[in-house]
Amino acid sequence: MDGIQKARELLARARSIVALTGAGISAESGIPTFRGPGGMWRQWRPEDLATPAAFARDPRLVWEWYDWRRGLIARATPNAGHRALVDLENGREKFTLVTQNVDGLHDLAGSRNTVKLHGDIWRMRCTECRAEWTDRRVPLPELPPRCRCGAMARPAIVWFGESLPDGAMEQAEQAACRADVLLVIGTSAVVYPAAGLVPYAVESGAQVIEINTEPSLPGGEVAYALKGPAGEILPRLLG
Ligand code: BV8
Ligand code: ZN
Repeated sequence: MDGIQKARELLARARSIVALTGAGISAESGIPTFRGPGGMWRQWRPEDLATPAAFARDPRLVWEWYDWRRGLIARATPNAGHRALVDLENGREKFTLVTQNVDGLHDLAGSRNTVKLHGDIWRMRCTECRAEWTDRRVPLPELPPRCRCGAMARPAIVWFGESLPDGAMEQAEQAACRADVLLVIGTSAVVYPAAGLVPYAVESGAQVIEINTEPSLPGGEVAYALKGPAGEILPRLLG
């Protein structure tokens, strides 16, 4: 019996399921991952731009990167992987989706019980008065965009060196410590504290199923490593 069949049986017995997703689940929607091909923008890596220092040094450059990504994401649609997670959520009482992604494709697909660890590319926050709002215009009429109070706006996204939104990690950990199965989908699991959810769930008794074109979690943590694109594996695993 292949890994998918055994993983299906594990899921059939599970009462509570958590899914942790990363950029890989949006790859088949045409959005480049961070550390794979296409993750670069001009000569920059995400780690060079997704930081408060980069924004302080050159807010216009950082906003050009986000405006470019917003344009890409605006043209993207959820894929079969996103939709398979919605079907899973609809069929289960206890399901929590924890995502590192900021592209909003899980929302668009119809996921409801979602914890966004790193924010939302469609949300903006004022650098002065802390107001926060949604702005879906692509491209943005002026860079950097401004708040109603006149001050410069920033993306409401968690940059490197910044703490996660209040309560997000706690919410994710609460779900993970009760999970029978943790699905780890399309993430290199190198960014913390998000990646810490995996050992945390394992220590709490969860079994891990990894879905990745290049499975990367340590063997000891994973019950089943399903190698392949999420858009192909998830419908077979969850359907
Ligand atoms: C913080 C928003 C402290 C930006 C992002 C230990 C503990 C705590 C912190 C740290 C720590 N060690 C290091 C740190 C610092 C840092 C960190 O983790 N650095 C890493 C690089 C070592 N962490 C932080 O700075 C965090 N903040 O800790 O604050 C603090 C505490 C209190 C008070 C003040 C401060 C904040 C981290 C958040 C950074 N922001 N994103 C933006 O998007 O613009 S992270 C960024 O990486 C994205 O959000 C992304 O989601 C995330 C993870 O990347 P992945 O999603 O995994 O994507 P990647 O490209 O890496 O991998 C894609 C995978 O998909 C691959 O495995 C590939 O094989 C696979 N794949 C490809 N195609 C497919 C596929 N799989 C399936 N199907 C396919 N078709
Ligand atoms: Zn303001």
